[in-house]
Amino acid sequence: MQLNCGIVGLPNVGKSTIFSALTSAPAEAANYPFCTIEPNVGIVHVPDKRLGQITEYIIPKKIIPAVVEFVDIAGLVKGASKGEGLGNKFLGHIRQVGAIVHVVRCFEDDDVVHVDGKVDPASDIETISIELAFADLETVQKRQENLVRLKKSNDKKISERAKATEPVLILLEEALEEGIPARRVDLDERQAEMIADLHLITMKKQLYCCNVGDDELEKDNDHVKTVRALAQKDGSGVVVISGQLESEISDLDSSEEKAAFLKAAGLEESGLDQLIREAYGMLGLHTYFTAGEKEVRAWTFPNGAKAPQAAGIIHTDFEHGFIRAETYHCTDLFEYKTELKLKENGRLRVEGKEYVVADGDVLHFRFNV
Ligand SMILES: Nc1nc2c(ncn2[C@@H]2O[C@H](COP(=O)(O)OP(=O)(O)O)[C@@H](O)[C@H]2O)c(=O)[nH]1
Ligand SMILES: [Mg+2]
Repeated sequence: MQLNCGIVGLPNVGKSTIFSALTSAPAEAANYPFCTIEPNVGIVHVPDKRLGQITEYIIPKKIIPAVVEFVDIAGLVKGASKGEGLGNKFLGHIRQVGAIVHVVRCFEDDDVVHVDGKVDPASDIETISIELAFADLETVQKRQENLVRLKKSNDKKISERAKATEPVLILLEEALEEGIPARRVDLDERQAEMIADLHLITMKKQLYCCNVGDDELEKDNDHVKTVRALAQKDGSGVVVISGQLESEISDLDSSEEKAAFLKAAGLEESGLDQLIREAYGMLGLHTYFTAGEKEVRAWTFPNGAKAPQAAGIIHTDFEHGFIRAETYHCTDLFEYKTELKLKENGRLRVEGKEYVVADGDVLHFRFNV
């Protein structure tokens, strides 16, 4: 399960502005031992109204939201795949993330220099896409060189596998040479598995984040329209935010002030909240809850996880010693208000090892140690 998104884009498009706003109220790292602690990594709470709603009925001492990590990846410029700028360092960072947020400059401001002299989202996106494709091309070609040796291996398993991988690499090479991302190459499950360990950058899902002026949120400007058209071709999502506005909001102290500010600007929620939720979804992540007097907590699990695996996210003992899960859905709690009423109305279920956990389940695990 990967919890992190890399923020990429050309220099001066607003990546660091957005990253700072995202991490202005940092999550308490101690609650999330699986998170990375590095200067360019931010641990960010996932906004989830259900968490607050649960605590209306089950009042805890502590509330702990789910988190997702954002990584500010600097150094992507034309030629990065050939080692320009921070080239190689940048590529190392980006191979490790689960998905990509691609920030595109859609604001005009003569005071902020554009690396190519003018605001042009289509050209910016192409520059970045080509660098990423070329970086992957190099990875693929390196693997092809290794295959020459592996094919001759005395270990039959290794040589057979190398032979089977060869045509897949050729398909990828052909696409990447044209600047086509690997995710658009039609591979079946078995083929995709063969090249999974290459961690190709252009195989990762990506989301475009259009950075617009603070007065351009209501209606798409022409730059945003361009990005939407490109995203549609690519099957990628789009979020429109104003980095400058988000940075002002994040400077406010209380959530009341923030809410008032949003209301005055005619917005329902901050663009960052939308970005965080989209990123969480793009990573294939879902949330279940544990709820008691000590704490009400949101836990992140990968879509499709069964009860023992979901339990293992709290502690490996919960997974190994899993007996059963007692569960109800949070919307049932909102309807029946108490766990007793849930029980009386047959909404409290007992589930076993094969249960596929649903987003929004409230779970209580029984286990042996
Ligand atoms: N006008 C305007 N300027 C912005 C916006 N977002 C960022 N900037 C400015 O653009 C410059 C570059 O931003 P930065 O976040 O450092 O870009 P990065 O190189 O992509 O990390 C800074 O001077 C920011 O203040 C925005 O939404 N509107
Ligand atoms: Mg920066």
